[in-house]
Amino acid sequence: RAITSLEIGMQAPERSAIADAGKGGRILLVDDRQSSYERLATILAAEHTIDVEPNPTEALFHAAEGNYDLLIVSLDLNNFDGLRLCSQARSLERTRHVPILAIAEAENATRLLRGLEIGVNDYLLRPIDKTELLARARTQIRRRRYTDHLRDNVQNSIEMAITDALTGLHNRRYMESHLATLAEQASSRGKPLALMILDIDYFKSINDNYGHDAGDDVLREFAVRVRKSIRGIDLACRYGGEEFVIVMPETDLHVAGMVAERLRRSIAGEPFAVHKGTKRIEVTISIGLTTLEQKGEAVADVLKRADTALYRAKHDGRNRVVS
Ligand code: GH3
Ligand code: MG
Ligand code: MG
Ligand code: MG
Repeated sequence: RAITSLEIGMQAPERSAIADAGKGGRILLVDDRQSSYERLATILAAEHTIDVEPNPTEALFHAAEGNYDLLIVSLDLNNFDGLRLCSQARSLERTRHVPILAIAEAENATRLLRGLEIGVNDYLLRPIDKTELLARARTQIRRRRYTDHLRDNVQNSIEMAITDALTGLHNRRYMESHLATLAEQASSRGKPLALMILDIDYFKSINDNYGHDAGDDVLREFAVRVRKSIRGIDLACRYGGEEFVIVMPETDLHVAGMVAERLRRSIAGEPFAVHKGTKRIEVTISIGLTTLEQKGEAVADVLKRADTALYRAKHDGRNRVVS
């Protein structure tokens, strides 16, 4: 009986859990000898969903479209080079990460070596042993699922690291790392860049009067309205508790002023629903607005200027835009 290296030294219950983790996959079998593929498909169908494609050109198309967990490719195809199919599958974005199990006659061992060099993950020699075929298929499917899981986790971690959990906007760290890049791009392309700091007026009294949860509702709804008023290339982030920054590439002071004013009105003009819509609160914001003044200006100076403008907006009575 064939055993995979992972199974050696494990107790029976662990062994079956590992086996189960590689079952129920979607497999595409590329083989053009009927007696061969009928037998292989029958064996594999006990544990997986299996599609057979005798035509290698069609197979590549199916592999890219079909969301398979494993490709099993015969290297002894009558009318096509199975190795070429493997190498094409490796170069296509949609199939790059799909494991490939190659099948060949024992006398085709050199072709198998080439296959391993171009990214075939494992192989089986004919005549194929039933237990070994199932074990190797499971191993590849299990590994594929595990690496997909890791990739998702990495993706999630990256997203969490750059996102503010309450509002879903970018966080301050992300903004600070990208602002410098956006400023450099603006400088080198000779384009304007606008930046505004937005601060909710008397937010502390919203918390004091309606509770911290109501304050959180306001922050979330505020983020929704911010997203509606900006373009895809604009960068919006939660800069601090109730302070936000919007960076607008290719935007001059005049246009940014109109955006800021529209946003200010969208906040003041429509009360915020809190406590699951049972209560509505009037909210206003103050905005300090500025633009990149000269090529290569330090972003810290741009932020400072926006902050000074915000301070004046507060001092002059709040619910206004100052640049
Ligand atoms: P001003 O008009 O001068 O900006 O007054 P303000 O009350 O908005 O400013 P202040 O900086 O005094 O208060 C901000 C408050 O925001 C204080 C803090 O408790 C609250 N806050 C910060 N983060 C959060 C949060 O995540 N949720 C809630 N509900 N409140 C927060
Ligand atoms: Mg304040
Ligand atoms: Mg405030
Ligand atoms: Mg503040």
